[in-house]
Amino acid sequence: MELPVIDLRSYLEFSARSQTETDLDPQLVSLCLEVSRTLADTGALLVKDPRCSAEDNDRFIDMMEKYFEQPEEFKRLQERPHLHYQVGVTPEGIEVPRSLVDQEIQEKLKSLPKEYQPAPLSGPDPKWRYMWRVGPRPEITQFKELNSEPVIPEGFPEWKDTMDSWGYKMISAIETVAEMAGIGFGLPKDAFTSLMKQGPHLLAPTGSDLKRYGQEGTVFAGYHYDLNFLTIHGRSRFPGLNIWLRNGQKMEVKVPVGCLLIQAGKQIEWLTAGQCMAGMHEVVVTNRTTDAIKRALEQNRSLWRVSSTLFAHIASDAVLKPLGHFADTPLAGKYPPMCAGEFVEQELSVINLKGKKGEPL
Ligand SMILES: O=C(O)CCC(=O)C(=O)O
Ligand SMILES: [Fe+2]
Repeated sequence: MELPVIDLRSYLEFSARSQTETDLDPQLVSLCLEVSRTLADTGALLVKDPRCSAEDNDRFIDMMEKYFEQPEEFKRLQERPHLHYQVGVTPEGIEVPRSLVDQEIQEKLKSLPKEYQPAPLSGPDPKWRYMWRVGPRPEITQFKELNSEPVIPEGFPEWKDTMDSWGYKMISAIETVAEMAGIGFGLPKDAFTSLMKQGPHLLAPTGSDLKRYGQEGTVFAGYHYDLNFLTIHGRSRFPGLNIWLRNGQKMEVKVPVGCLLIQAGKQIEWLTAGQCMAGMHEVVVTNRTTDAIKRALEQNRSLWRVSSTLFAHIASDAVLKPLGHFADTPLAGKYPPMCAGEFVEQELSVINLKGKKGEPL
């Protein structure tokens, strides 16, 4: 099975002309249905957005490769462990894959057939990450954000521009998908996007050193789900992402050039009472990754695998609860109302990126 590629152009043209979903023609309605159905069945979606070009993605990856190639002592200057790594760099060996610490996930895993089992894990992920906050934040909030300034490494004058411009583009793409998914799930078109306003969105590229960790089977990101609403990635220069479909089948993702990959996070699962479950995934060195390593070596290109990941969130003060007709479904009780900010704090403490519950950020 291949994931379909949804071209956002026709929907964007419609939005530029009209504000109300009642004006949607049947073709666009069926495109929205394909968005919601694919997200629900696979936890993922490939899209093409004319506002996000392959060149934009390249400019971002080029800069991040240059950054991750810097010596460890340099990168450590951007580390903010006292801020629980929520800005700046997270070195390798810090983030713990959810499946290593979550009993419920471990139980579920045992029920998967052998060929769909995730790669075995021994400890924290060997990937680095950079966290860069994107977009406006609320002035009044119950969840006081870090007052710290964004971290900009020295010697990268293009940093802020490159991060912000890629970040805003990715958020625009997510907002469009979120509107289409809203319509497809039978909700008002702004059901999700109105909750995303002033959310703590994070551009959070990962960096994995394939020179050191290029052996087949190495796990860069152990089996997990994303705790946010929707995640979006540009195409990585090195493949390796596996996703699990709703039916438990494991699938290797191939992102075509110029396309973006979207994944369902835990917050959309909450809002849809499990109609759209958070997509489980892992990043592992496969034979396709080692082929890409050989090509990169021949062409003298960087051996850092950079992901252009952006985590889009529901605003911290908004309440996560099953929306509209999802409130009346049998599983709604599994998703009690809770502030998104509180939910995020709980989840972060599990994967080692925050102090224990209740400890201030
Ligand atoms: O490195 C990647 O491609 C994605 C990693 C990932 O799943 C994550 O950052 O949550
Ligand atoms: Fe992830």
